[in-house]
Amino acid sequence: MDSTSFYQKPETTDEFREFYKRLEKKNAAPLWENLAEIVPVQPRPRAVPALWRYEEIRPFLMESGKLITTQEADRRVLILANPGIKDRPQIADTLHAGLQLILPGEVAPTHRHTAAALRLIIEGDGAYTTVEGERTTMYPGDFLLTPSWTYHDHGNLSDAPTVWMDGLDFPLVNYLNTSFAERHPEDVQPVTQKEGDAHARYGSNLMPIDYKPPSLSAPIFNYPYARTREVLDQLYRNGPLDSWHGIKMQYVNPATGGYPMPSISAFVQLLPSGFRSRSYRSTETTVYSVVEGRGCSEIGNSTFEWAARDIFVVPSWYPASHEADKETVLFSFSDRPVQKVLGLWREQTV
Ligand code: GTQ
Repeated sequence: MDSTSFYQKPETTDEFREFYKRLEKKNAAPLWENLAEIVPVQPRPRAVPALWRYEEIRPFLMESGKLITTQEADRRVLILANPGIKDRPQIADTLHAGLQLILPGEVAPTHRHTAAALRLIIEGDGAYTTVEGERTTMYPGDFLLTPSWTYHDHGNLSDAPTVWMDGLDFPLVNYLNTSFAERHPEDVQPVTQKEGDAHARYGSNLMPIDYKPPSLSAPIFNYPYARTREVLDQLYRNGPLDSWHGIKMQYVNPATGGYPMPSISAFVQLLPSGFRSRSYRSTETTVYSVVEGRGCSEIGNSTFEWAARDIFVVPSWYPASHEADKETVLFSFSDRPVQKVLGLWREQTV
């Protein structure tokens, strides 16, 4: 990426260097030596475009299932670690993503944290997550929320291993030094609501008459794929198809029309078989999970071939275009809401 500065640094002489040494002892530094770093002319993410093939990671995930229990690990997650970020495993500068495994009969104990989490179910046959007393059963393609500071535990009463992609805003939360976390006194929190209550109450184009949103996050926490898939099908039949995004929809908080959680946006898009998107970039960092299909993406100067269940990341301001060899559904999440509220978000068709 172009990283030239608008500013030309003056030549550093011995006199300057001697001055800097004395300055450093006083815990001060010259801005003019650091300006290009501090005020880049365009985003310079540390994260690089990268892809994780599910068929390559899955054996490691299953191996981790033999190595450690969910009780021991708290969460049995393999973090997707961006090769451009060396000091900490994280998928991108602002976001965390991982693959979480729950084996039949296991429980991942109840905890809560100020970081917000989402899940995109990749494999399984009906494990559950409980969020603030309501349990929901999860199937592949389902999108789930665990908003900031909500108690959550996961369990698998099915016969099949369950794997999902976790997406969290840890890097942002930690950058702001706002992380808190705690265990619930019970491994499995009490279930206090009937399954499906939140969906009936808040997710059916109806709202309780005196409803006032108690938080910035959606009052529903499962967006089932079966319904989403029908919508994509119908909109594809109806058109129009966007040249950059195919049929692309955003998940919303049904109470406000806003983002599902204040720090994370999420999207789902259908790319018809043979579709080649035009190139697009934006300042948000986006993590994609291939729900169905096969194809490739050009991100910056790299090309990544993907298939269902693979995950890839498009860091800020890298141009990306996508090509589908067969009908494809991409789920994605990003840090757009934070950029929007700060007035920083930009996009460009390129
Ligand atoms: O499921 O609560 O990938 O707390 C990282 C931290 C998942 C979770 C992660 C977590 C979780």
